[in-house]
Amino acid sequence: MTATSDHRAFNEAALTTDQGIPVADTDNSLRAGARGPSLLEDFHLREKLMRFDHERIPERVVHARGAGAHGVFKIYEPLDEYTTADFLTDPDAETPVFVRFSTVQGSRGSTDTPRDVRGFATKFYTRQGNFDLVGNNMPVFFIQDGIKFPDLVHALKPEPHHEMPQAASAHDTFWDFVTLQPETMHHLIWLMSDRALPRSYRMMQGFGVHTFRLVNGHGRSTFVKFHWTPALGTHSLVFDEAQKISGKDPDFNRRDLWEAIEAGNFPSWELGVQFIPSERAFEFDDIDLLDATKLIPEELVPVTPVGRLTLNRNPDNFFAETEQVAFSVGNIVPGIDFTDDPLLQARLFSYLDTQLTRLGGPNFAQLPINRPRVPVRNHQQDGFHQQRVPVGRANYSPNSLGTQDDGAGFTHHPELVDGPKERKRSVTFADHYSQATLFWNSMSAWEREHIVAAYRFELGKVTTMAIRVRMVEHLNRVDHDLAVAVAAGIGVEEPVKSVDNHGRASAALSQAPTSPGPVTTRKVAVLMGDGVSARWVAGLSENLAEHGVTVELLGPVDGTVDTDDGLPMEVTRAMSTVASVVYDAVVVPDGVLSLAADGLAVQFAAEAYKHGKPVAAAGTGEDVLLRAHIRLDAEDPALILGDAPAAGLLAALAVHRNFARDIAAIPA
Ligand code: HDE
Repeated sequence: MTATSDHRAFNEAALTTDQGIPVADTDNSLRAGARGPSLLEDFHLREKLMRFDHERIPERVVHARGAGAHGVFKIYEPLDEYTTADFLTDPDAETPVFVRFSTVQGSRGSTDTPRDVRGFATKFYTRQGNFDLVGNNMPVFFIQDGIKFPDLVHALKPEPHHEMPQAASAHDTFWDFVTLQPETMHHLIWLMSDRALPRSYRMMQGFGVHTFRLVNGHGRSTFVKFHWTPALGTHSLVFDEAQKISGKDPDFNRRDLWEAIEAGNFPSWELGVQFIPSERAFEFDDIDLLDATKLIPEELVPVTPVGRLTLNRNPDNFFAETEQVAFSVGNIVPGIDFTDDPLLQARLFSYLDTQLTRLGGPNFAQLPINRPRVPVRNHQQDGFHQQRVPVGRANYSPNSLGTQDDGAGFTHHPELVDGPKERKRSVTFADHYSQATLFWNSMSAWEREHIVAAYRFELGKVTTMAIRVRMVEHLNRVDHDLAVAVAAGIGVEEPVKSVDNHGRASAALSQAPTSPGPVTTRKVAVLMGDGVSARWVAGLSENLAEHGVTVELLGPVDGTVDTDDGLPMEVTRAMSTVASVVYDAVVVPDGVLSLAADGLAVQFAAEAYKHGKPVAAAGTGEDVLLRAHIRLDAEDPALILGDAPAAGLLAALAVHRNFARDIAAIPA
C-alpha cells in the first residue's frame, strides 16, 4: 500500500470534524489531568456540542407530525386535450415524487392516530420543474377565505394559557370558533366521521380540495378537482381503538408505511380528475367552484382515472428529507393554473413565507429534497445557506455580458378579471349546511353511529354549555335526527325541527365497502401457548401468507411454546408487548388451555371483537371468546369458529370490519 492510499483508507474509516480533521477519540474531552478541568482548546468538544445545540428547527405551524416516502407517478393516457404539462402528456414519463402524509393539530412528537385531518402532499419532480399537490384526506376545508386560517388554527391548537390538549380537537376553543363560523359545518362532519381515523396512510384517499385549472395547447382552460384513490381501499380505525393505539404505538401509521415499503409492498394510489369545462362552471346551482367548503358530487361530475402513484422507497434520513421537504401550492408547472378560490389564493403566500422561518432563509429550494431535477437558472443570489457558486459577472437582466435564454416558459391563463376592491364574500358562498346534510345522508347506519358518538365525545369535553347548545342548533339545520341524537348524549335539550332534510346522497362519500377489497399486508394475531396445535397454526399461517396477510404468533413470553406434537414452536413476540389494536384480526387456536385464564388473551379477543374485527377460534379457543362475553351463536360473518378459519378470515378481512355486531356488553 502506498502512503497516499494508506492515508485515504484511514480517512474513509475514521470520524472527522466538520473541517475534515480526523478525530482520534470522541469519548473523552480534553482535560488537564484525568480528573482535572476541561480545556477550552478542545475544538472537537466545542464543535460537537455546538452542532448538537442547534439540531432543532421550528416545526411546521400545522401538519408538524408526518411521514414521507419516495416514489414514481405515471399517467395512463396522454392528457393533451386538457393540458400541456409534460408529466401529464408524455406516456413514457416516469415522474419521481416525494409524498408526505401528516396530522394537523399535534406537535412533531405527538401521536399518529388522533381524530384529525390528514395531509397528503405530493411533490412531482417533473421535467418542467416541481409541481406540488398539497392536499388533504378530506375533499373540503373548514373555511372559505384564507384570512380566517390563523383564527381556525389558533382555536384548534392547544389552548394558549396551558397548552392543552395535544393532538385533539375536543376542547372549548375549537368548538367555540366553529360554532361561530358556520362555514365549518361541512368539514366538521367529515372530521367527526371515521375519515379522521385512517387505518393506514396506505388506505386513505387524498384530495386537492380547491378547484384548479388545466390549460391545453390552445389556451383552453378546464376546471379540475384532483382525487387520490388508494389501491388497498379506504379504511379507518374506530375511535376507541385509535385512542388506545396512541399509547401502544404512537408511530402506528408511520411504522405501517415504512414497513410496507421495506417489505416491497409498495402502496399505490390512482390519480383521478373531475373535469369541469369552463362553460359548466355555473351549472351547479348550489355549488360555487371557488368555495373550498364544497365538493362536486361524483354523480354530477364523474372522476376520470388518469394515472398511478407508487411509493417504493423509504427516505434515507428523516430530517434531511421528510422534515426539510418544503411544499408550496405555488409550485406549479406550465399547463396547470390556479383559480380565484380565496383560500387557495391565501395559501399561495403562506407556503413560501413559512419556509423562511422553518428552514432558515431563502435558499431552501437548494436542499436535496426540494431541488428540482432540472437545471435552475436565474439571477437570484446570496442569502443564508447559499450552496450554489454562480459564475460570471452578469447577475442582472437584461445583460449583454453573459448568456440568457428566455425560452417558452410558464404563462398565466389570461383570465379576464373585473370588479371593485371590497372585503366581501360572494352570495354563492352562503350555503353552509346542505353538503353536510349530503354527507350525513350518504352514510351507512354504522357510520352514522360513529359520527354521533364522535360529536358526543368531543362536545362532552366542552365545558361551556352555551357552545354545546350552539352546536346542536347547527346540527339541527344539517339533520334533525342527528341533532336529537347528539343532544341526548351531551345534556342539551332536544331541538325543535326547523328545516327539512333535502334527501340527496352521494354513494362515493361512504366508506362502507360495496365489494370485497384486497387483504394484502393486513395483520393477524394468533394467540399462542403450550399445547397449541402445531399443524393447525402452521396451516393457517401458510394459507394467510399466500394471500399476502402477515401472521404474528404471540406467546406468553418471547421464545418458544410447546406444541401438541411435542416440538417447540417459535413465537413472533410476547403478547404483553403489543395489543389487539395494532392488528386487523385475532385468532385463538385449539389446545391452549392457559389462554382462557389469561386476562390479556381475553382482552385481546374482547377488544378485537368490540372494534368489529374478524375474530376466529377453534376448540378450546372458544372458551376465550366466552370469557370475553362474545356470543358464539351470533349471526356474524366475521366471527369464524371451527377448524378451518382461513377462508372465513380472508373474506372478513376483505370487507375490513363487521360493524353490525351488538357490542354494547363487550368489556373493552
Ligand atoms: Fe396548509 N399549511 N394552509 N392546507 N397544509 C401548511 O406549510 C395554510 C390548507 C396542507 O407535508 C404550512 O410548510 C394556509 C388546505 C398540508 O409539509 C403553512 C391555509 C389544505 C400541509 C400552511 C391552509 C392544506 C400544509 C405549514 C389557508 C388542503 C403539510 C408548514 C389559506 C388542501 C405539507 C408548511 C407538508 C402545511 C398554510 C389551508 C394542506 C403554514 C394559510 C385547504 C398537507 O404554510
